[in-house]
Amino acid sequence: LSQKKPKVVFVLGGPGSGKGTQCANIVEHFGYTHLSAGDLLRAEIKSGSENGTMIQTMIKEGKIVPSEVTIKLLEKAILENENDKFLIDGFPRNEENRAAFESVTGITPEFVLFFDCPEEEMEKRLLSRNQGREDDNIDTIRKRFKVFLDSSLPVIEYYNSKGKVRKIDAAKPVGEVFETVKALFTPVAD
Ligand code: UP5
Ligand code: MG
Repeated sequence: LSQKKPKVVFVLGGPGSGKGTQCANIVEHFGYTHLSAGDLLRAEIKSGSENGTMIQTMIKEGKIVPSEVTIKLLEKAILENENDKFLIDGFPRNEENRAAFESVTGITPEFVLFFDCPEEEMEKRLLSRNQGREDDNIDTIRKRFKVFLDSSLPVIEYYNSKGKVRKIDAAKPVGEVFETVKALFTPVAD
């Protein structure tokens, strides 16, 4: 992977902040490949892998899956894809994820998108998503919010201290959020 030297943007934000929705728009306009860590983990459950039951239990509890599992899935997805630009959505979720990813892959992100959204708005979105996700129930949603505040916000603070965070008001309608996102990906003429 160190030979491939892909460009990576981390897409972070609370549960239901709109990471997946905005990544789909970025892919369409800017030619990135979207890798959702949560989607990769859910695919791993479906595939009947030996880690499947463990992953399923962690997701149901809103807990963070051990980083070696997630990092292996991300590395494989990057290597299998010809593209050299990736949006990594929903990862890293804690300091250990972040440090392990950087040391295992040698990759540091170009920048970090942070979708900032009030909990009440995220809760409303998740409860009305209706896509059959096992973690979209009020009990698990509350656990996911707590893990986000306790474990994931420190990662955003870390990258903020490196000047890499682009914070976006994610409480606005999808199209308005994307207008802000677009500006961050559009190269400025010099
Ligand atoms: N919606 C989106 N944008 C909207 C807007 N601007 N206005 C109104 N509605 C909007 O959006 C959620 C819903 O809101 C959708 O119905 C959408 O139409 C609407 P979405 O784009 O799906 O939001 P997203 O931020 O992607 O929400 P998601 O639920 O996917 O975020 P999570 O971070 O909770 O979920 P993820 O899949 O990343 O992780 C799930 C679990 O996997 C974690 O809790 C954890 O247990 C595990 N996990 C790990 O352990 N490690 C990892 O590295 C990653 C995941
Ligand atoms: Mg998502």
